[in-house]
Amino acid sequence: MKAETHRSALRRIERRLFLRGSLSLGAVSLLTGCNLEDDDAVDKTLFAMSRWNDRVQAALFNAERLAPTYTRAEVTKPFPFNAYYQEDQAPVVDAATFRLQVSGLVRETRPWTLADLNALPQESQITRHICIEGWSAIGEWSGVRFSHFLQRIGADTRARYVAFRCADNYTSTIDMATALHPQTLLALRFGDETLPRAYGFPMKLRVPTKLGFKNPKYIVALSVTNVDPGGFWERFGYNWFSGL
Ligand SMILES: Nc1nc2c(c(=O)[nH]1)N[C@H]1C(S)=C(S)[C@@H](COP(=O)(O)O)O[C@H]1N2
Ligand SMILES: [Mo]
Repeated sequence: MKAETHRSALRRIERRLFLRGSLSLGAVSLLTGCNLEDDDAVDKTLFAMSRWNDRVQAALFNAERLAPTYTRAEVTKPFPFNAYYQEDQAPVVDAATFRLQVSGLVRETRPWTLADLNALPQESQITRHICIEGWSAIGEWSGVRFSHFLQRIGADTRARYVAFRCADNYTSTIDMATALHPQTLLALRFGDETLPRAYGFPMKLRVPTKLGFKNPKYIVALSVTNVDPGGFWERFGYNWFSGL
């Protein structure tokens, strides 16, 4: 391996370990007997560890623990936009023809119009959004408590995950305990307005117990499933659980 490639591989691994907030490079080489020169072996080991770590974190998840809430005066203005592209590239979803697709381990796969979703009981919350890139912002989101929505579609809540697909092809998967957390919201509104295009129209899963990238915007489909805890950023090494 060329020195430059090696250095960037090491940087990547260090970043992963940092995101995982646990092990040092030295500990990895001791644990694995791997000399860290063999990129493939390191990658395989890290992915295996990450899965193990995700399971431990998921098991430790406290369903009762609430993320802090704030007052309207504390809302960040202007609230930042973030995505893997520039704001003018954000998807434009047509409200009239939009249908939320539901699939997997559910009783009711009927697609949902926005009117149907808006007719469900709505809740508001003011919470802090924390991005892994090093910024945070307080926002007010309103929408349907996600556990209520799961109940409405007859989701098998013994399933392990809920997977989301977005209009910009972003994907995210969350564990069922987090999906059922009382603060996890299928957000349709931001402040006093319909969720703006920048923040994920027509809907965003607002999960204050998880990092920003586990809060999918522009959701077009969701599935209750036992397989594939994948996700857009997770493919680049971000820790899957990434939550409290
Ligand atoms: N569909 C989609 N959802 C997404 C993203 C994205 O690129 N596409 N980026 C994530 C990341 S990393 C962050 S920090 C938040 C940003 O949300 P905001 O624009 O409302 O601040 O959206 C998350 N959800
Ligand atoms: Mo983010």
